[in-house]
Amino acid sequence: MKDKQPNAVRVGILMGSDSDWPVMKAAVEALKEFGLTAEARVISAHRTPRDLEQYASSARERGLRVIIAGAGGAAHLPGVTAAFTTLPVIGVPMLGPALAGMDALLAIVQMPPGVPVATVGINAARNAGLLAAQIIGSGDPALQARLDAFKEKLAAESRAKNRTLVP
Ligand code: RP5
Repeated sequence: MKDKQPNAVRVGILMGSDSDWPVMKAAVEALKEFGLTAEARVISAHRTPRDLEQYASSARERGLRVIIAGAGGAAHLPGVTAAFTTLPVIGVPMLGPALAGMDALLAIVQMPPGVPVATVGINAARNAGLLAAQIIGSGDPALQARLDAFKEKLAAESRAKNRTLVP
């Protein structure tokens, strides 16, 4: 029933701190380009773990289809989110001050067998939004058509770059 509501929130965007928002808002913007509505929350695997359990374990029944989780440093947020739901979880490693984002990247990508997290590049929140749209689009022909048009636009822009080269 919730799937029939056009403006229903389909994607949950989590981040470990409000300091992640300047990066994570790119996911919201990407989703908007495809008419998808997201909700955003600061929830931390370390500072508010009980809130995370509550959020992740109730996400599906609230109508969410995908969760995007961004965190930096000892970035457990995407993995712990995935522990509490079978919704697809996309992890966004945040570029931190100490280890150039490698700490978060490795923490997010190296999940144990059985608990997958789809990890995008460091600070690649836009790609996380696009991947969420593609996951939802796999069961939605109208959204799939918009994604196909987006791919065609990307290809046209790439071909156009040839015009700037020396012949
Ligand atoms: C992580 O620690 C957050 O995801 C953020 O990337 C990083 C720093 O958090 P703050 O010190 O800005 O709250 O948990």
